[in-house]
Amino acid sequence: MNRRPLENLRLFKERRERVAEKLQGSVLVLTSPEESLRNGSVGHPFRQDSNLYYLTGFEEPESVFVFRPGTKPETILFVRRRNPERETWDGFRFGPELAQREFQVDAAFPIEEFSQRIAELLKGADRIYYRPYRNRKMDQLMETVLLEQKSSLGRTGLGLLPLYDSDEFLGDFRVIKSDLDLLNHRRACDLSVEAHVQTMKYVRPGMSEREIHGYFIYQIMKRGAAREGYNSIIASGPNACTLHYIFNDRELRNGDLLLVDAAGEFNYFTSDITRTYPVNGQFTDAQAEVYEGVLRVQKAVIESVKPGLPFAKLHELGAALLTDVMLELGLLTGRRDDLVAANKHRKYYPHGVGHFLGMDVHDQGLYVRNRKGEPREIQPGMVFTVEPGLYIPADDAEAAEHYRGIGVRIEDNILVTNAGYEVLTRECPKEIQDLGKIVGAQ
Ligand SMILES: [Mn+2]
Repeated sequence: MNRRPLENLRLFKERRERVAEKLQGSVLVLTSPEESLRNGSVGHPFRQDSNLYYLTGFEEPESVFVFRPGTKPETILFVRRRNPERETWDGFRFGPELAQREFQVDAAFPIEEFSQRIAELLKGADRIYYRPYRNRKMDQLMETVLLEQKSSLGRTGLGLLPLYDSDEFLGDFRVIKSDLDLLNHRRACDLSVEAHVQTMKYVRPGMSEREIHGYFIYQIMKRGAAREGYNSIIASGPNACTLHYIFNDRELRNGDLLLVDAAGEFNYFTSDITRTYPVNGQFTDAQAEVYEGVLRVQKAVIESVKPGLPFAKLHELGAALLTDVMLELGLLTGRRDDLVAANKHRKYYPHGVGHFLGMDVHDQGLYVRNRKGEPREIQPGMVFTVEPGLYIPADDAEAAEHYRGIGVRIEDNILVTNAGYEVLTRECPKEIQDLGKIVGAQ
């Protein structure tokens, strides 16, 4: 099928214009990731590199985008040639001619010509932005090109062109979302919220985690998601205490909590939502105590969000408040500040309070400090998660027995505004009363 650009090309043009201002004199080289093959010719579904997509909207594998603002041609795509036979098997390809027209770049060439053309395209550049170690074939090519370039300089004393990480460079642009970005990001959040609500209604004791997983995927795809934004975590009972639980194969038992950390991707933007609720809808007293503690912390951290606050303060606040909850539950004893300073809270809360969110679930960009070590402040247009959690291992002899095996995380997506913040996932229920009415209601 003909994969026209998914969005208005204006979006990609706007992004290129912003990037161009900071790229003068340099060349940016972005490559698609290697296609991972499994079982011979039938591979995993291909997803374009986020940065290549960010600047072009081009979704085919074996492609490279070269961007050199100020030098003609400024925008160059290298793409697969058209090939009727291969297209019968693998689907439509744009080929250079059509790609140039449809994606409005200055020039497009067959990917086979990359090695003979790249040296010329790098001429006069003072640095290259490129991310190595993502595509081995491209890395080898770039290495050869750089060495050739060096030797072409003769005995001038000039060294290799300096290589800068394109992830760090573009990550910084991706941290602040434009209005057009937000259109897509909101769609990802909305459809993920709806899928969570439908899943809550569907859940019953006796189902397997895998069935819940399948149902969630059905709900996001029904609403236009291209794929999951990341590997969903569907963790029942004590599995919730495994932070990156991936097996999703246990049977949900009456009395269990279920932790669902899942979201869909829309036009390369993803949401990231976690909800935890009892599979029978009714919290036990012990489950409710842990849950209310985490919910209180989550709300307090969200309420503190405002432009100008260092991002690191959110982490500190989350750790301090969760330690208070641990003290209330008798999981720890001592003074809060001493416990946090000694990292004692990490036994039950071993992760940070949130991360940037965007085209990748753990989005690029420097979160806490910049290169100079200065704290990063929260700015309007940022989107990040707030996701405190408490995980009490099933075999934890120090915890009271009724708390053992309880794992709770509550995660929402926050957009920073001039006035403070907007919770993009606010329609996803998290109050105990609301969950009691929705879970199993279908
Ligand atoms: Mn997250």
